[in-house]
Amino acid sequence: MVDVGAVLDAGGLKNPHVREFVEHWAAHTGAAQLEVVEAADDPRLLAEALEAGEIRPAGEGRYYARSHRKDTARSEERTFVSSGDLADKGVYNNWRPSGQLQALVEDRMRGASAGRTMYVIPYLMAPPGSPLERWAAGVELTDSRTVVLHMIRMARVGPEHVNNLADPNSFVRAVHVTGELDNLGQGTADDQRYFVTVADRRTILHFGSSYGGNALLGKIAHGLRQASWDGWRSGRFLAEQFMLLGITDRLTGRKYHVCGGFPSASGKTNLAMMLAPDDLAHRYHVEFYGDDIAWLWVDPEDGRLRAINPEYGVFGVAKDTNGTTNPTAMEAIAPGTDVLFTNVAHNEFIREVWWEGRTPRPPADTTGWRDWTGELVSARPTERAAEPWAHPNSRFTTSLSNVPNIAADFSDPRGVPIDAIIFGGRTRDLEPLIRAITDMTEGIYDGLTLGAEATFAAEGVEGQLRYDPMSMRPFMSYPEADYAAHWLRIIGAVREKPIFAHVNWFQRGPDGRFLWPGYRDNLRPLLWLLQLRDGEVTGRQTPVGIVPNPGELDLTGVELRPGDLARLLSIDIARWRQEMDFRQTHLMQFDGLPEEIWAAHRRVVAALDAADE
Ligand code: OXD
Ligand code: MN
Repeated sequence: MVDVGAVLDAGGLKNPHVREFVEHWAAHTGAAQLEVVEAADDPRLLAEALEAGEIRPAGEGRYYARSHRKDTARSEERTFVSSGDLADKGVYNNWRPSGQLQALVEDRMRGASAGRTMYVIPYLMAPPGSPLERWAAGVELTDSRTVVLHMIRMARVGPEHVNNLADPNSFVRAVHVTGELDNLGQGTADDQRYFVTVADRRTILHFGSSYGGNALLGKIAHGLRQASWDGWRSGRFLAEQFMLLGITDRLTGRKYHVCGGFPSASGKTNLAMMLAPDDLAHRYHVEFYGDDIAWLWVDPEDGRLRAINPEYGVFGVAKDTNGTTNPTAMEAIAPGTDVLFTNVAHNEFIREVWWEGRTPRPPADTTGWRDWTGELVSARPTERAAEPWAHPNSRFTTSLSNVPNIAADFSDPRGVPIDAIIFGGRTRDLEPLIRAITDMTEGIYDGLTLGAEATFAAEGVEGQLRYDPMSMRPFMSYPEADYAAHWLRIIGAVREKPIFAHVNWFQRGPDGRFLWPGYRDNLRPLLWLLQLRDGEVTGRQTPVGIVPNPGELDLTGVELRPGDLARLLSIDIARWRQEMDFRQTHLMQFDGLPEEIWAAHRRVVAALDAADE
């Protein structure tokens, strides 16, 4: 039996509610040892994990882990939100009555950590001192040391974050038990995995994985699902899957902040971490705040919308990350950063890693290279020779402070004022490069109808988007109609409203070629948006928003083919009319959607009806 009290004393955990929580779960899971973690434990934990073979060296200050083959991504089907009230059931939140699911998952966790160490990770999903701090504290219990290493990179970790809470009982209780990954029936009718957020009890119970959002409970389970619930219930804030960046205009001295949501594979991380294009770098400086989550609230003093990134690190998709697509990410995972790679390819002799898109071709000399499953690439049978070396969802985990253009004030508890909120899904047509929306309700409506092309043909109808409201579809914790009403309330209370915009970096020409260079050049439409907000340009009003007049975009140094710019900024009225029918069907799923949202929808329909084709 572990002497829990003695371990908690030694670990400096004083909060009596936290102690009680740990005692309960240590007994329930049957852990053989207990350890309280703080960020300063990282070097020791790395050494232990290396010794145990859980991670491997990947160059100076770089580490590599391989997950179980059946455990490589978040599972949306096995993720549930539960509460005691049927009224909390939404379309996307996979709601279940809490009594039912809690018993099931607790049963799976009983005795499941026997023989293992339970790590106690007190954490904070906010800069200390933030006005949202009372919703940011949590304690994750996990039986995986690799998860601890991730949490130390992704959240602020240490007992000080929970010892002195204004309400000592206000922390999120998060329990992670890995389970026997060989025998969980992953993806079958008998799937034993349960990833449950008991939202009305601020309790997160995840069983059956040690990967990503299934296991790092501060990030998605707390930072998005629980936090969006808390923001709604308290009426105080929004928690969104948004990137957050800053743009300084050196000429005027003004600094702007832009946040926004992008469905997966729509370029969010690259945008969040971008630098100004060379031709504009003398004037504009882009700073990084966050690539995945923003919490937004209205400052009662000046009435402005403010945002923080509650995270402390980046858990980025490795695929296609390279010096062109994301040079700042490449620096953030360079030697000496203590980055942790997962499921990329690894070479234990030269201590290197590789993933698809890192270089145009894989290393020519395959000696020592193993793919993400651990198989030697050189030993693969010919029929599998072309398979990727890295898993498509392979990741790098690195602290924010490793990002070279991290904003100096990224840890400012007051957050930053938001000037613009953007949405962008990957679409080959329909969406222009940028369309600005000045009406708040139409902006929120646009976020609710955000979509991207389905990634697999089987998922959808040609030309029909997979809707992903505000890019929160997998993280939605409460009913969509309430979510829309909460957005209207929060943004409605903002005195100096942000401008909204929809962007699309992925338009293609009839020959299939991308029309816009993307990456660093994506700053150009954002600059136009901020100028529009400041009244320096007018743009051209269309039924679906304002698009730039061709001369208004600063295209110094960009080479576009004749006709491409016009195409990038055009609105295909017939295609948009068809889209409005799809949107209507999408929105009709959400019972009780606020009338303002329907009114915004009807306004766009009417504007399209009135437009010439
Ligand atoms: C995600 C992530 O799954 O950020 O969205 O990891
Ligand atoms: Mn994400």
